Amino acid sequence: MERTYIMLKPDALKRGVAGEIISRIERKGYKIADAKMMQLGEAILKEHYAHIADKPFFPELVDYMTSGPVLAMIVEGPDVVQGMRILMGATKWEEAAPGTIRGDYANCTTENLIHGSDSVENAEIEIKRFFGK
Ligand code: IDP
Ligand code: MG
Repeated sequence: MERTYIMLKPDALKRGVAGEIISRIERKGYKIADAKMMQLGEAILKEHYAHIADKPFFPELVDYMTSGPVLAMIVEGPDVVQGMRILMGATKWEEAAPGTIRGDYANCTTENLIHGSDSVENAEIEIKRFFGK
């Protein structure tokens, strides 16, 4: 069974919509195989977001991602990597379609509630990074 790394970002927990988002994931037929609350630091974020660490918005992204705990999850299901990217919606708030998590909840690009791995290969790397397995 395919698996992916999903992370509910600090705004999802502060706004109290983590349960609603998890419901959407479960309603789609995916299984929460593991979950834990984590307080992230700059080092793991530099690793996780290495592909954008040189962007001007990166310091703001680190401030946001360290502003409170995240809920790290391993989610399983058929083609779950692609399926979760579709459920999440586009990165940019103005491109995230209504009906998607970001389209329904996010009104800016930085605070966009949820992370999901963008490939099967990266899913395994990220699960190892955050769960060590
Ligand atoms: P993704 O989360 O949809 O995979 P990435 O390009 O991997 O998007 O970017 C990681 C995170 O960095 C985004 O989810 C968002 O929080 C933030 N981010 C990406 N692009 C921008 C931007 O142009 N402005 C502000 N924040 C951004
Ligand atoms: Mg990404």
